[in-house]
Amino acid sequence: MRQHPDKVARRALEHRQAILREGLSRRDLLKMGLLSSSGFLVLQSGLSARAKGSGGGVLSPRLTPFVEPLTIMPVLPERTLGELGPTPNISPNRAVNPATGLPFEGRTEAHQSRSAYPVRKYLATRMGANTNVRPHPDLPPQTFWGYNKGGTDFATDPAVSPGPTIVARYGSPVLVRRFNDLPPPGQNGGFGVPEVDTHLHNFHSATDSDGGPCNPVEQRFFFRGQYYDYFYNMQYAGFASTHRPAGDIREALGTLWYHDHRVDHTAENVYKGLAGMFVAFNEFDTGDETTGLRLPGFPDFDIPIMLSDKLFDPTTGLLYFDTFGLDGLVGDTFLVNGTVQPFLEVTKRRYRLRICDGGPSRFYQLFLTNPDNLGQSIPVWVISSDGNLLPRPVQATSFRLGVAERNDVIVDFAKIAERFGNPSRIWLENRLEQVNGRGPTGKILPPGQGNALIEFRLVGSKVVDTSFDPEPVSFPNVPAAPDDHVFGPIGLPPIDNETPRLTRSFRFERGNGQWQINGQFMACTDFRFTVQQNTMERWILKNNSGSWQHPVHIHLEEFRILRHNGQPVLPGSVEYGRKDTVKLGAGDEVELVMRFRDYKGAYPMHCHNTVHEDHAMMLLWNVDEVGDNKNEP
Ligand SMILES: [Cu+2]
Repeated sequence: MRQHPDKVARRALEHRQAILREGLSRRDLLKMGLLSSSGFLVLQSGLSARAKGSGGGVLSPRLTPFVEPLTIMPVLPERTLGELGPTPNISPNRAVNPATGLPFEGRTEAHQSRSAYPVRKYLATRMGANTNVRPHPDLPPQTFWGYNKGGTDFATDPAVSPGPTIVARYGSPVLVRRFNDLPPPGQNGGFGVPEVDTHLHNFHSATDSDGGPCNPVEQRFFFRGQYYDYFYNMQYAGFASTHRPAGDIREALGTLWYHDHRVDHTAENVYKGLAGMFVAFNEFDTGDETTGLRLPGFPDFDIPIMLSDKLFDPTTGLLYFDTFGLDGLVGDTFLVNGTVQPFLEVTKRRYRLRICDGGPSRFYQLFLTNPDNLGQSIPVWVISSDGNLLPRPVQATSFRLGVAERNDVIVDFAKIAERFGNPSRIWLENRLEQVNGRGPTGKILPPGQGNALIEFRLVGSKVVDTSFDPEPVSFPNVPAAPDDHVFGPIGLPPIDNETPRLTRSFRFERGNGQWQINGQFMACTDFRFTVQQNTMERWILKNNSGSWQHPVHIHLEEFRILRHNGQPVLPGSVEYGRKDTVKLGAGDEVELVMRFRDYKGAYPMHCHNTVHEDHAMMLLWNVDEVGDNKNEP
């Protein structure tokens, strides 16, 4: 393991670690005047720009790439009702557990739609610490937090990160019992709070199971020794309002992810490992490439991929989180499904890659690079955006993801072999320069000089492939039009048959060295505004924070972006579709419309740079029978 001789950075790190040992929080430091308004430790004033980087000057050990294979996360196995423990009822189990003095279940609300949609699939998982994680063979065994497959013994069923992939089908309601078996706060190794809440991003969930950050009345996160039953009715949005009783197939979601959402501590908890993928199939997007839309078959050729960038302490080789940075954390070590720069052997056929930016703060511009012929420009076909199939696939040589965004892409290794000189390896490469939590610089690095995330190793000769070929129907090979429906009957629900009830405007801005929406910090104690259920609203999101960038996520329903910086979003763009997160670039203004169906209660909107979110660029709004008319809430 090589070390970088950077004494200044080293000293900064030691200062931070000393403060961590003292048990001081960021709030304590702000009060004591030890944390500047820009979020830097005053102790470090005078450090070089490099040392002031996003990770407090940490430069991770250099690690040889492509040493280990890509981990394919296991599917979370179905459980019998009896295996779960106490029967999961619609009402929460608030009986007190004598062992903890707390209610057995952390949930305080009844499941909203469960009486109409009885559970057909039970799942269980336990959150815990895994002390034997090796993201790379040259890093020491170390602790990550993760989720197990629901077994009661971590020795035989360890918590892994990313957690097991949850596979669900529309029409088959799912209940997931999540146990908090994390270690006590004093055993967190410096960061991570063992109070958790799991958001299924961006499933159309009732408030009781959305996994939101907090609430003025109801309990959202839960404690060590408790469990929480999350209920997903697996119905399309509109099931209780516009499209009774099962919803509108055009609202189908495919690639989701789940992650911790503990208010004020989401960044460290997700960074420590509390995240996983969730795949939803339906009668058209079936997971079987011989049926329906014939997309590449799950799980052999349909692969969830979670990207995350990390810092490792250069001396100890242990995962490092900068508790004091408020700007965002940009790692210099790239993990894919929990492994540093893995390789994957692929056959010469089509694959569906479900790529998720797991954060905490990095944006990616992803390319396929032939490291042995850097001049080649290799296409992929983007078929979905944030889990929503696009009205027409988009052929692209690169695509950009902000934190929490997903793109499903088809990579055709048979065509790559035929057209690009039968390469033996292809990299998935991030070529977007980003040096701090501010956001990408905008510079696209030359091929081969970015971050190689996965090395695909092409093996064997071309194989029979009867899966759907997007190329002949892709934009720009075929012009795109508003009524495109390539994956019909899944397509875009109309938005011009409904008039927005009102327009609300939101400024995303800096304030007192932290992050605000319309001049206010996140508060768990109140709702900033109330939306009228079963209406549509127009929201204007304005980035008022100079060159800082914010991937903004809105819970509950998908939205449609009408204009980005005044320009209409047109067919052929990957933003011309349903979205749950939008990149608010430097100075950007986004106009979107969104519906609020089926559920009542509190949901958040927040920046998904999770460090910005924790400090405190988030707000809560409420859905009720009568809405208010606050235009700048
Ligand atoms: Cu932000």
